[in-house]
Amino acid sequence: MRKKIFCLALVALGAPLFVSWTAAPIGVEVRVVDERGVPIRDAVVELGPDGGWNGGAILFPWRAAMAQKNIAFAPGTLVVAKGASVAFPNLDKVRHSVYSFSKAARFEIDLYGRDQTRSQNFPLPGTVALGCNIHDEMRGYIRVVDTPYAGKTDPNGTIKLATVPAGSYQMTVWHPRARTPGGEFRRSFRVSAGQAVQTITLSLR
Ligand SMILES: [Cu+2]
Repeated sequence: MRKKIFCLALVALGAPLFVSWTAAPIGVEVRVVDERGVPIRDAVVELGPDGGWNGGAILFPWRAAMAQKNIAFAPGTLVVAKGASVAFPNLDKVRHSVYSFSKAARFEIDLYGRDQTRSQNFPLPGTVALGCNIHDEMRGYIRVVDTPYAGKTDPNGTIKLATVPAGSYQMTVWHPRARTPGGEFRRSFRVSAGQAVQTITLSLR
């Protein structure tokens, strides 16, 4: 009898249960390698939901900051959400500036010194290549994304996106040296239960 009541309850709850099952988040692991199979670190992987992201503000667990340290941008590649304000703290003894001629953000921040910081807003998605007017060798990249399912690969060329809802996505893999227009590689990508690790091969310059 108890069993029967339980079954009836399941039938009654059937529809909402099914919805919550299919929407259960899935762990997605993407590995980026070059043509020889060597892992590529600091490749930015984005899974943009088909139809665009409309789930509200995107917050990543890392700081939206690009420091200047030892005459280099650190981290060299930073992923931020569209609309984010990025801090540029100068941790060096020398002065630095920050500029970009990229389509996603054209700006120039004048020279500033040690332990000072400046910030800049990034309202457009895309790649922002950073430079410093004093040190030509300084190169940094900000990838402005419009999805919370994004990040960069670790030294093993791997990124784990823990909670991606099942569905259809546009996957974008970006690296500054990728031999594709804008350094981007795109493919459609379906997220469903029981998925294996995805490997993406990029050809680098
Ligand atoms: Cu500099």
